[in-house]
Amino acid sequence: MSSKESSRRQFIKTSAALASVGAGISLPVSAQIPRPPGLPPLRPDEHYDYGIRSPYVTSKRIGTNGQRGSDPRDGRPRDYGFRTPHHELFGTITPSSLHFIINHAYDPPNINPAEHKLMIHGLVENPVMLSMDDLYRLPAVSKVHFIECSGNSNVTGKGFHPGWLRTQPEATVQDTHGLASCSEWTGVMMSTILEHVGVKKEATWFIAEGAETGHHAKSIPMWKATDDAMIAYAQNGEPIRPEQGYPLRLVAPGFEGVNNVKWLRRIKFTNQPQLAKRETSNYTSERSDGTFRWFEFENGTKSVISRPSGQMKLAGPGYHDITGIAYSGRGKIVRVEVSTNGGRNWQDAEIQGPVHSKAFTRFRLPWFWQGDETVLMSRSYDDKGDRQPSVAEINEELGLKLSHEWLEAGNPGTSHFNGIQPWRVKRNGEVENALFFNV
Ligand SMILES: Nc1nc2c(c(=O)[nH]1)N[C@H]1C(S)=C(S)[C@@H](COP(=O)(O)O)O[C@H]1N2
Ligand SMILES: [Mo]
Repeated sequence: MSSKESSRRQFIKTSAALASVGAGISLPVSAQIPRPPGLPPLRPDEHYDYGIRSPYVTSKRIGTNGQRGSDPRDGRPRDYGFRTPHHELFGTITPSSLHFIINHAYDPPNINPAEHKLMIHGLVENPVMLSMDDLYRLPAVSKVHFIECSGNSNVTGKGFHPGWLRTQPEATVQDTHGLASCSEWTGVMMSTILEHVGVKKEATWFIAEGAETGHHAKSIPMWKATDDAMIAYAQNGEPIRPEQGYPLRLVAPGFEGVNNVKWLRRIKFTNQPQLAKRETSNYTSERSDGTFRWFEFENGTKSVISRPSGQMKLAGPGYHDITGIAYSGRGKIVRVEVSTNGGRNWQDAEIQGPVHSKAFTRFRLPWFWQGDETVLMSRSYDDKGDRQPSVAEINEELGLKLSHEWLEAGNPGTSHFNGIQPWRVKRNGEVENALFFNV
C-alpha cells in the first residue's frame, strides 16, 4: 500500500471516529459569551523581560527522592532524577524548564562562559583549548534529539528506591517515563572539530569529562564522533540551562543519557575505554543470573501513551483522543500501533510529522470507549526494522525473569528497559499502571 493510500485510509478511519463523537459526548452549547471580567494584570516586568507562565499552569519536574523521601544528606530531593511531566505536555519538544535532570550528587555548577575552556587532546595531531568564542566561530547546526537516561522506565524490585516498586498501580507516566526529554540542540558537530585537531588512526574511543566537582566522565566509541555527536551550547533557541550543562554539553544522539556529558570541559581521544565510575559501578544492566551487561549505547525503540495515563480519570464513555510519544536511539519512527484491548488487536496510530531521527514523535488514535474495563498500550517501530518488545520478549532476549512475583520477592529488576507500557482503564474511568498485570 502506498503511503498516500495509507494516509487516506487513516483519514477515513479518523473521520469515522470523529463522526461518532456527537453520539458519545454532548458538549455544552451556549448562545452568549460571558461578559469580559476586567482581569487585573499579572506581573508586568516579568512578562516583558523574559516571560512567565500563567499562574494556572503548574506542571513541574518531580524528583524520585522528593516524592518518596529525600536525600538523607540535606533532606532535599536529588539524584534519582527530576522527571518530565509528559501527561501535561503537548507536541514533541520538551520545554527547557521541564527537561528531566540527572546530576550525580552535584548541583549544577556556576560556570562563567568567559572563563570556560574545552580541552581536546590525546591521540590527536593538534591538541586545542577552545573558548566559547572559538566555538561560536565554527559552523553550527541545530538538530532535534531526545535524551533518555537508561534508568527511564526501569523495572525496580523492592528496596531499590525504598517503598517504590515500579510495578505499583499508582505510577504516573512521569514516574515511569519521565527520564526522557526532547530538545532542539545547537552547536558544532564533533566531525567539524575533528578536521581541526587531526585525530590519529589509533584512536578508537574518546572520553568526555564534565567540569563539576565529581568530574563525570564517559567513554564513547570513536564512530560516534564521526557520525552525529555534537558539542552543543544552545537548547531550544537559547543558551543551554545550567541544569542541562551550561555552557557546553556533549549530545550523543540516541545513546544512553549518561554519554551526554554536561558542563563539558575535556575530550580525550584514546585507544581504550576509561572504565569510569558511571560505566562500571553503575549504568550497567543486571541480568537475572546476577551478571551484568555493560557498554550498551543505543536506546532501543520505545513508546508510551501519555494521555490517558496513570492517575488520570476519563470523564466518561464516548470519544477520547489517545496520544503519546515514540522514539528510537537508532533512527526515525516509522510506525506506532495502539491496542485498546490489552494487546488482542493493534491499530496503526496517526504519526505527526515532521519526523526527525532520534527524536520524540507524536502519535494519536481516536478512540471510542464503551465504558468497559480495558488496557491501553502502544508499540513503536523504527526505520532500522526494530519493534518495541513485550516484557516476555525482553526476558527471552536478555536472559531476565521479570514478573510481578519475581520483583515482589525482592529480586533485581533491570534498567535500559524499553518494554510496552500498559495502562488499565477501570470502569469508573480511573487509569492505572498495569505493567505485568495487563490482561
Ligand atoms: N557532567 C555530567 N554530565 C552528565 C551527568 C552528570 O551527572 N554530570 N549525568 C548524565 C546522565 S546519567 C544523564 S541521564 C544525562 C541527563 O541529562 P539532563 O540532566 O540534561 O537531562 O546527563 C548525563 N551527563
Ligand atoms: Mo542517566
